[in-house]
Amino acid sequence: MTLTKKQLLSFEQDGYLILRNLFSKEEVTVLQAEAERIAKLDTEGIVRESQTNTPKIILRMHDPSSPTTSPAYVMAARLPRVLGAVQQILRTRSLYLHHSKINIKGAIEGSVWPWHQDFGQWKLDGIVEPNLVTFMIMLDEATELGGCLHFQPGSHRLGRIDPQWDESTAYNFYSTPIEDIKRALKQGRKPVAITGRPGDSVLFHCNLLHSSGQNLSAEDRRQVYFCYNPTSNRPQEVNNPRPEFARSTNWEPVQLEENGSLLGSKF
Ligand SMILES: O=C(O)CCC(=O)C(=O)O
Repeated sequence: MTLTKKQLLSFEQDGYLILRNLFSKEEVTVLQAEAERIAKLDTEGIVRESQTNTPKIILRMHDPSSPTTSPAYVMAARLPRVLGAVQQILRTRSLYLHHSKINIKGAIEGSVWPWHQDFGQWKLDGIVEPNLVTFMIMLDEATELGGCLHFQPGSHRLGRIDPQWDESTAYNFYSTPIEDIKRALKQGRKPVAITGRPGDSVLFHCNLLHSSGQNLSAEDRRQVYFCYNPTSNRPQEVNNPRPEFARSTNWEPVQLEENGSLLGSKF
């Protein structure tokens, strides 16, 4: 798959690009089954909802040396339609994964992600340039009721806004301060709901403002995120770096699997 000029321009202008039906039903079934298997493990790299202890985030599935690894996810991160598309946008073949995760927003209990830019945190990880792109795959239907993502189109052009430490949800992280969000939402473009079907995919820029609400539906909403960074932009040393599952120090370029498939018997 090669992104067209129109798609590349759309990414540049909006800060994201939606690719519908990129994964077949059979491929999604493999990724769902692996997500279910990993979610049952009791290991580091799994963040849980504070009230119910159910998994909220599974990290580092792409890395064969991680307890949360899965051959299906190792392969997914190398497929031409995934890695090749990010290589095209970032104009380099030398990319590694800063991190990977499956965000599980369980029916009813799956909680909010406040408005933020991913580069708010990633700069604090020691990364200098906002040149990262995330590739997201929907494993379940993403609906507004089910807490789908919302993007503010074009907000990646605001540059990085200094974030604030936020302990309002089960996953403590750096979100965008309320006054800055209000200003961006009043002055910028109208946010859009990123709804879709299992197998739909979305690429987005690390400075794009995004959020998602509580899952108020009866269905789980799971999404996979692969966050790619050029090896030339790998993090500088920082005091107290985040754990390996959140800030990878495996800077080996991820290799394209030209003939890769998720449907082999090994999964
Ligand atoms: O999966 C979601 O609903 C939001 C995830 C998100 O914003 C993030 O992981 O940075």
